[in-house]
Amino acid sequence: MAQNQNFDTVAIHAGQEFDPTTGAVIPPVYMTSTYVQDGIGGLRSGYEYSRGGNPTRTSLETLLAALEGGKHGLSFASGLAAEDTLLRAILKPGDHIVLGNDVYGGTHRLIEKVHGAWGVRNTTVEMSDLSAVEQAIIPGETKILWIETPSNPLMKISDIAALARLGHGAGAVVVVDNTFASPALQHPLALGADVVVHSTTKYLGGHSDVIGGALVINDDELFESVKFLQFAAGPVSAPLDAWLTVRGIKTLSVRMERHCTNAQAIAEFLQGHPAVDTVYYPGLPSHPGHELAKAQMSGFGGMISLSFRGGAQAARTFCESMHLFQLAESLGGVESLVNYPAEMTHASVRGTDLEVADNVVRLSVGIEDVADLIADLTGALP
Ligand code: PYR
Repeated sequence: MAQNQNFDTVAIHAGQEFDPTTGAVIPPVYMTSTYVQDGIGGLRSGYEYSRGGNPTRTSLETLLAALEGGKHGLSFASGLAAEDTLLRAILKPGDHIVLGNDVYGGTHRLIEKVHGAWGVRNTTVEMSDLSAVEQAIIPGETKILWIETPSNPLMKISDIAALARLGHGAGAVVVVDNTFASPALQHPLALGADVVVHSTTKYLGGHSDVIGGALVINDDELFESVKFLQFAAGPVSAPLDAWLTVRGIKTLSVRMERHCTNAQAIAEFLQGHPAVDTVYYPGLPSHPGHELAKAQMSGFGGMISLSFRGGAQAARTFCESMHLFQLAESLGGVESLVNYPAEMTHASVRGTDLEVADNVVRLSVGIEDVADLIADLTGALP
């Protein structure tokens, strides 16, 4: 791969050399658990057992690193498997982590209930408020600053470069969950972050047909620790899942363009509707993070949340009245989805300071014809 290729080219070619045996343009799915050795210890190509490495996974990992402009990519069985492995590699009992008060419910559950159970402490904070983050950091004890921007579900925008400076000043590893933006729209490592996390299930895979996660890491030592844990515990992506994710990534740029234009049109449409209280979309000039999003992202993405003046009942009726927008968890696929965070993706944070209001609905705007999507929304709105 030439060093100076642009993102759209990298997305199609990085790590994707044609098959030298057959000339197949698309590398095969290496559906193998193990590899023949030429005598004991005589590995033919470095691969020994597929928990430790598999050529299809390697091709995805090479691609992920190239997309994020990072040194090392690692591919996992799910986004939470990636997060868990990273947390285990960095934290020990007693350590402290600062994370946003508007993050994916599953991330909070993992940090609070799983890592909390063995003594990891956490503080949730308004991540878009730098002085609040500064106060939440405990120098010498805060080992990770965990940023999600745009956040899930309220689309808050946090200043990655400023937060990276804050986190590094306190000796913390700065992690950015880049799932909502995807590397087509935002490059956290270039802004100073140390690690990028993805649920590749979402925009990278792009077709709602695979569960996966990823880490991209620059630091060699941290990479070696995470890679060791990945090998020792085995939360790796299966070959077919890795292959499907690679195939999805080839169209990432063109999909993101359409996700962005559709979402912008829908956010503008919803903003004017009398039943809607607030539209949370960073592409709207009224969004508090609009200017920052313009500066650190190259597009505003395909995710929108909205709150209803009519409360929970209005939100629930809306969710259950659409046809094109299917009621389901997850996001980032070509097909539009609607989600009711309070009882779906964020049910696990009920009763905490991360609780999502019961009049909030989240839309994952797909790449269908936007007139059809707006017609569907119109039919479901009171
Ligand atoms: C979400 O829909 O937010 C998940 O990550 C499942």
